[in-house]
Amino acid sequence: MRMTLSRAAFPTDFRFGAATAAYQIEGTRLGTCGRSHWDKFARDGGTFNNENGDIACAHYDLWPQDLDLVKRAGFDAYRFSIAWPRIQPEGRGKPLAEGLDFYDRLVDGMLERDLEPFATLYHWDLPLALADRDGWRNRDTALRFADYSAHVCQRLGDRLASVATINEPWCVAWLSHYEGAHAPGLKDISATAKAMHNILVAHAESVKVMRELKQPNLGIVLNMEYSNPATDKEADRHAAQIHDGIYNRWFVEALRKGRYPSDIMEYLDPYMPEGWQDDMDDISAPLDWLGINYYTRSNHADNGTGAFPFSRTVTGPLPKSSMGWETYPDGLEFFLKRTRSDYTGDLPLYVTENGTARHDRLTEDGVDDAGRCGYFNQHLEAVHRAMEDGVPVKGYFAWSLLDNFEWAFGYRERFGLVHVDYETQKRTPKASYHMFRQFLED
Ligand code: IFM
Repeated sequence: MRMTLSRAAFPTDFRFGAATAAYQIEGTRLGTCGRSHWDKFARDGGTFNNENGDIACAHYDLWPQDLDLVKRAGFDAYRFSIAWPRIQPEGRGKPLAEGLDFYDRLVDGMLERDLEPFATLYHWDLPLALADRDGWRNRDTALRFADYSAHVCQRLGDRLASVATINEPWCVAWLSHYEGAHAPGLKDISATAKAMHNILVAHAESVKVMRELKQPNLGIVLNMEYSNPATDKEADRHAAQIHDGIYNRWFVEALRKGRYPSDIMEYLDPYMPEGWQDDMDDISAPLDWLGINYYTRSNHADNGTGAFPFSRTVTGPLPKSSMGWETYPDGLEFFLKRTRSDYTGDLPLYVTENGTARHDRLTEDGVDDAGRCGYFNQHLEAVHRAMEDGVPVKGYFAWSLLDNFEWAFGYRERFGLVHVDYETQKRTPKASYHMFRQFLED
């Protein structure tokens, strides 16, 4: 399959890239890496078959061939994350030379291949020692994060094209502390409110130290999921609105307007950490860009309890990924436009993740992931429509370069442009990889 659009339809300085994250691909048993709360969560039954990131895609050893794959596809940039426990195994103190050396080689490897390094400082692998001290419920974790950010910048900063502080604060806070689906697996509204705020304090403190270090091009990556009312009934529309507030407006409103959405604060206010108001100026300090991760929409019906957050998700009618996520490209166009009009104006936006899970079949002829090809094609069209409307989108990153550890779903769900055989670690580019290569070389 070919993309409908050609690369020439995008500006010459538009960046195409592929994205990954440390815990999902590196293999925490390779090299020296401290334990994170994901190791504990997996051991305690939080993941499919108790699977974990011990070996994952063995990227710690195989990174040169993985970067070659990024390059051969014709991408301009590679989005990766740094594992905090490789730099500070206990989440504090002197950084570990072996960890910094690894990322040093990796970043140099990108530059040797003419790939721009887009780094993310936190993609969920919180050092276990900090998780044991209440993790993101504890404001001190945010200060530790700023310290870690400084170590990374001091060593790698001169070669990074951009730095994102946090990946997907909604997952860090709500999914992990309210829904219990990610580490640390809590279901506690008070913990949730604290994490919803402290993760933004971490962002703010990290930006502060990086600005002092003159680190350029700082941003944050938010995930957004289109909140669709299951019916036109007032109660269902209200349920969708509350979902939208928690998921899609909470973080961007704080970052850009220095306040939390009033329709959500009506319920979360009693649980907020003391003195939260004093942090809002720092949280809303200027950014250089904002990243949006977009995958799907969800459908919301009133849950009948009359209690916050009012919604229960119901199955929708659209085609779905192997994880049941509906394909809804219009949602990406919607968020790019709304983000620009309501929050960011001229600030550069990046689509920092977009992709779909499929139960791919590896045959002698490779992997014919036609469903994924169609998904990418439709979503690139949506990005293009938003750009035609004037949204300053500066780049697009496919999730993910490789099949990898899909968190609570373990290795069962595959998102890669490249198939990974976890027994042999053999990489096989799928049809979607070839589609991107053709698109990028045209
Ligand atoms: O695999 C994740 C990634 O770590 C963060 N964004 C969503 C992806 C798919 O679930």
